[in-house]
Amino acid sequence: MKIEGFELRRVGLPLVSPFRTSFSTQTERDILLVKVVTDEAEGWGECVTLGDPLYSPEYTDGAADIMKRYFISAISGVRDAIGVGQALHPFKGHPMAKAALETAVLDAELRASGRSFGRELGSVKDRVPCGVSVGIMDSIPELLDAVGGYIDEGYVRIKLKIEPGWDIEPVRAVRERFGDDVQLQVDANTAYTLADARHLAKLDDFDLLLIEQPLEEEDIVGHADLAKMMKTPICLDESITSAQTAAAAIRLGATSVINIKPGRVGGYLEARRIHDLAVAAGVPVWCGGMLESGIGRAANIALASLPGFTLPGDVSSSSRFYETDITEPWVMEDGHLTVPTGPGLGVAPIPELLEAFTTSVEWVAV
Ligand code: SMG
Ligand code: MG
Repeated sequence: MKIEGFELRRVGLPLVSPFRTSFSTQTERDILLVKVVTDEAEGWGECVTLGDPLYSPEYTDGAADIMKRYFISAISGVRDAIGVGQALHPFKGHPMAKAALETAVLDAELRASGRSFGRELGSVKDRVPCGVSVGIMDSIPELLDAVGGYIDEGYVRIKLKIEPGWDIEPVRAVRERFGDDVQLQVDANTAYTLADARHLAKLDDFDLLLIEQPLEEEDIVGHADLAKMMKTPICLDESITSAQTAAAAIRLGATSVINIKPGRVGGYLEARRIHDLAVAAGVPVWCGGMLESGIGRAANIALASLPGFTLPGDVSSSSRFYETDITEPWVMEDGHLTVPTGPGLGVAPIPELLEAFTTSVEWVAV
């Protein structure tokens, strides 16, 4: 397969409601989509950076810049997705930008040979259970309305975003209203320090599946210490940037569950490596989300169907975030989404919708 170039396209999708976390409030998703053109097929990748470097050091303008300035020329002559990873390895950091390019090439490669993402990655299921991530709200009644709506829709697991001042009481309120059977977890996005350990241990009363990334991303040892001070399992998200960091965090006892986000770790091939080593270590994993459009969501659903993904992921219907998606919308049935089986991602943008939401397009030849 010969790569001819990449189209870098920015797409602006308004969110159905603001999504507030401990680090920001998102109201619109400005997505960088990459399309690779090869002599055999085209392929799509979604760059999951946010607009500002508040979740991780990457941000969307920076990702577009490094793709144009370094990455695309570095993969001239590359013939497949494995080659993309190898060619980009010398460049430090920027896993989300790398992941988007690798995903596009993998999609093209798989489309050319009629194989699906799921089959390539090692899918063992036809459908995956859906979890939903619920933002920080202005009041508990508002939160209970939102959670009740998601439970009525069929979501099988609820994740509450937390921060200092919005943690124990919202969790207590959700448990009291919806009962002990709801699979419930929380995500702090690095908002606490080890000095908060005794406060965080109050969450132990609520039988949570896990607490995600309570401390700063660099603080692996702090998470290992915290794990000894609370019963709720610790799950790292931001800290896990590669198979190496995953192995280290497991070895140190800093994480007993892992959130795998392909963008954060540099792509689906590295995501599978983390899955494999976690399975070998007996550590359950689940698929994280970055408010993906239908393109990124397709690949995440395929990944979430690997055998080690034993917890429901942040894998939801398109309608969780978007009134209109750029692909056929992903629609949850009975709390599950069906793993795509068509060649490559099994989905592609709908041309009219893609055009309608596009804010800029650029062609970069290799
Ligand atoms: O795609 O369902 C989704 C969003 C899941 O909460 C989610 N993602 O830290 O896990 C996380 C966050 C990162 C993005 S917040 C804007
Ligand atoms: Mg998280």
